[in-house]
Amino acid sequence: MSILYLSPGRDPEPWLAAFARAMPTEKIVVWPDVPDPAAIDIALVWKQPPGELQRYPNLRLISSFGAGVEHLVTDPEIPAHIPMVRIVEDRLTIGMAEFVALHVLRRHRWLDEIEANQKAKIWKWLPPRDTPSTTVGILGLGALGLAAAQVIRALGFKVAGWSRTPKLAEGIECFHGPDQLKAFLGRSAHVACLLPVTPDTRGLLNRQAFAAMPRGSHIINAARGPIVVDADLLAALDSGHLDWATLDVFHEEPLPVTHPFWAHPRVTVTPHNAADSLPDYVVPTMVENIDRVRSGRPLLNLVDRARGY
Ligand code: NDP
Ligand code: OXD
Repeated sequence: MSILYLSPGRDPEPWLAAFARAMPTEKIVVWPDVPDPAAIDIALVWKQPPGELQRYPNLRLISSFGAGVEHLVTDPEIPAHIPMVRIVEDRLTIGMAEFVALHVLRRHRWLDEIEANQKAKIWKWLPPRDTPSTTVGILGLGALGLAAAQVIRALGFKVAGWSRTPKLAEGIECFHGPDQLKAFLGRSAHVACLLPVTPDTRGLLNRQAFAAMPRGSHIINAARGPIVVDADLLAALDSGHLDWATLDVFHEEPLPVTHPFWAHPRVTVTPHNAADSLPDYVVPTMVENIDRVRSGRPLLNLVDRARGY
């Protein structure tokens, strides 16, 4: 049997090289050049054309190239019996914690203002902000959110977290469910979104959510663009209610050149690289699940299709 590499627009070479090191005898077929669909038992997938995954009658496992799986759970043509797994991997997790810490500290320590002052040759002392009395809220306490929360806590901030189900995590004030969202947002000077996009989270960061955040707060979205209502975010920034938005993900990617986020003085745009799946780190986790499915053992990091993540 063979593995299918199905990721339009992603360079296969580094992945094939990492697989050649990890599974030297394995055959990898790069989509769309698939001479024998019946020979495929595993598909490694990112943003597949809808319906494509029905073409492989002997498929036994679908692995996302990333942590996010909305491209899989929203494809109704993927046969229901095929398990899907996603990437949970330490380098990716630490990368996301770095991103959240970087941007919280950037705002907390006035870095944007200091850089602007340097360009204008202005020597201006800015009042230090008190770390222990500043709360950073993390939306989503999963693999990425929990790690980010722990790093932020280690820096001395107060940390709050919000999830779907109740959680207990040392040093983190935990909130869950729609009823506790407002209380969570209301204490957070920085809110970092690390939620999956699902029918429940799409549009969650809207006018009401921004109004619930304290005046002068900072929103970071490193999850998925459609969780934010762009027009509501722009209105909250323009009214001065929100201080800043750091955005790594967008409704449309690449972010269209005409989008107002590009030139907004209080928005930082990063090109969906908060945390990347790097072949040498990720391939061993894929190989583990390939071995497991082929030997009939339980899979790791299974996606729950009904839940949507
Ligand atoms: P996990 O599945 O491990 O965690 C998701 C968290 O979100 C869980 O705590 C879950 O709650 C919570 N959640 C889900 N739905 C809701 C809801 N309706 N209300 C409240 N909380 C909810 O995912 P990861 O941490 O691995 O990844 C999160 C997302 O980050 C990915 O889905 C992806 O979109 C994005 N991502 C972005 C990257 C980038 O470079 N920008 C890189 C990698 C991922 P519970 O614990 O109760 O289930
Ligand atoms: C992911 C991503 O989901 O890169 O892993 O966004």
